Amino acid sequence: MNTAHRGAMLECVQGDITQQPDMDAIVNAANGALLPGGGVAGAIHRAAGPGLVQECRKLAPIHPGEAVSTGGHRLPNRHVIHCLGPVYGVDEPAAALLASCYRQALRLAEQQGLASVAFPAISTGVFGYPLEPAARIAVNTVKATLAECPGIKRVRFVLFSAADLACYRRVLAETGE
Ligand code: AR6
Repeated sequence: MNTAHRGAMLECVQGDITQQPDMDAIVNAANGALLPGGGVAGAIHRAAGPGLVQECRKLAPIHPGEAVSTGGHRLPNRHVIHCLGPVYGVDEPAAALLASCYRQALRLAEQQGLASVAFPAISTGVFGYPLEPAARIAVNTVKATLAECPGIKRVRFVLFSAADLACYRRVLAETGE
């Protein structure tokens, strides 16, 4: 499903965040130490190879709501933007911290002259954020932040399961233009 917003395409697809070769940057649902871990972070580090851990070591730690950028190493993408989402029920205010991840990631992409960014559903796995409210924050924050990021032409939400994709599609349809 694709919708246009402020001169950018918003897409949502079912898939693996490491298999998005047409995007300038992919976003990592990282841990504070920027180490491999499980889920998205594990998949990204496996695909990127050991050079990514070495580069991350210089940037860690990061705090909830923050984003940092590295190269893509062996990934097909030029950049990885690492975001630390809130642990649901622990890091507060959770909604503001999650929104900050999406905003900071897009601002970094804009500063680096990137035109396309793919996001996973940050915090909705190990960190336990319920998917639907997380999807609303993701979609609304991306839409609002695009106003200050004229260089960004495509934002893709990559969902792991069909159920997660259906939820994002619903949220994108509801939030409209
Ligand atoms: N591509 C796209 N989405 C994925 C993939 C993938 N390859 N793998 C999982 N997902 P999570 P978090 C979905 O746990 O909640 C890590 O261990 C998954 O179904 O990766 O922010 C880190 O080291 C879920 O919907 O991220 C941290 O310690 C979403 O991506 C911690 O987990 C996010 O799941 C971060 O937890």
